[in-house]
Amino acid sequence: MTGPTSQSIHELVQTALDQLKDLDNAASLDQWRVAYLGRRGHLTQVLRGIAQLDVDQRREVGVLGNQAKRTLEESLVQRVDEVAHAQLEKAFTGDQLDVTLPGRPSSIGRLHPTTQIIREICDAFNTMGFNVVEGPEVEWDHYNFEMLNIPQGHPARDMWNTLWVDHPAPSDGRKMLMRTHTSPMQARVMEAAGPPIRVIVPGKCYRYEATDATHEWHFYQVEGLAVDKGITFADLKGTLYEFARRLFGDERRVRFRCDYFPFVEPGVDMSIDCFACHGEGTGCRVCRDSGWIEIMGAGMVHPKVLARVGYDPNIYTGFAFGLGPERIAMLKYGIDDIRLFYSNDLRFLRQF
Ligand code: FA5
Repeated sequence: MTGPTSQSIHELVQTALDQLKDLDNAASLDQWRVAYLGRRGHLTQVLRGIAQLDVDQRREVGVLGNQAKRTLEESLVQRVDEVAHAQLEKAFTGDQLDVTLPGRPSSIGRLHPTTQIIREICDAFNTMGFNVVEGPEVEWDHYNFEMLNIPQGHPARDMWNTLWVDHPAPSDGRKMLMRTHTSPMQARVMEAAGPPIRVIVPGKCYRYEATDATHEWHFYQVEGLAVDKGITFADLKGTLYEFARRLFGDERRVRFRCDYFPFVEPGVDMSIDCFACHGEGTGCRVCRDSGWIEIMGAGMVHPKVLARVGYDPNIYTGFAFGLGPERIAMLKYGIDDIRLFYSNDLRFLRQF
């Protein structure tokens, strides 16, 4: 007969425990664990050998083998604890570590102020029945301009200083760019779905332009589009007044002025009285002496834009708007320079 005996198990446990009591660091304790309890460890081999014993011996030695395993496991846990405790005490008495000091607080992240304001804007429009959709930041000339009634060579293209993208693959002569506004999503949404449409589109835009207190070369916009039978300019004004009321409260003054965008007719811009000079204007660098800060462009969707996506402009009408969330956050929180948003200064970002 080959295989373990009660005697050999007893001796193995003794040897293991003798070694264990002299171990005093995590690495040697782990080596010990592998040597005795690991897959190829001494005790594991012994337990495997039990299967070779006669039936009457197997029972007795098997019980002993299991007890041995439990003893080694429990002794290891206890020794790990003793060693950790001893190390802590040593460090404490040696003045290396004061365990009574409060721990270092872990820094908890927060949402960027732009993300916070975009969520607030989306919430306001969601409750008015608008769904949120998103679109590509790298866009075709076709959607950024052509579908919006701004053909090649049209002077209105100068309104959006464009960053063009070299297309790495054959693009059939189509030109690619960093979208200058979220308006291309008007055509994409209308192509993908039929009326009625009520969507808002938050997203990043890029323009090749100089920066100042209210202009960045990359910034966000939130586009809005509503198309249905019988939508009028009164719906546009009602929706945007309600939006301003929800975000800024009843006392903020709102101004609509005629503006030109080739994809709306009539077109307007909406401004809110300047938070820095309370609408006074004179000598204010935030509103550049005007007393007003423009927060969005808007208007009734141009019949040509509707026709290009296959909607009959004699049946359907709609309004669209595009607003700048950073400008809204500036108004709401009294931030006097848009460049603070993306300059990664934690002293600024931690305030939100
Ligand atoms: C547009 O981009 C139009 N697509 C808006 C529109 C949509 C009009 C639908 C009609 C219908 P505009 O260039 O004015 O328009 O930009 C819209 C808003 O984006 C501005 O009111 C402003 O809040 C913000 N914005 C524009 N340029 C910058 C910039 N350089 N930095 C920060 N915010 C900007």
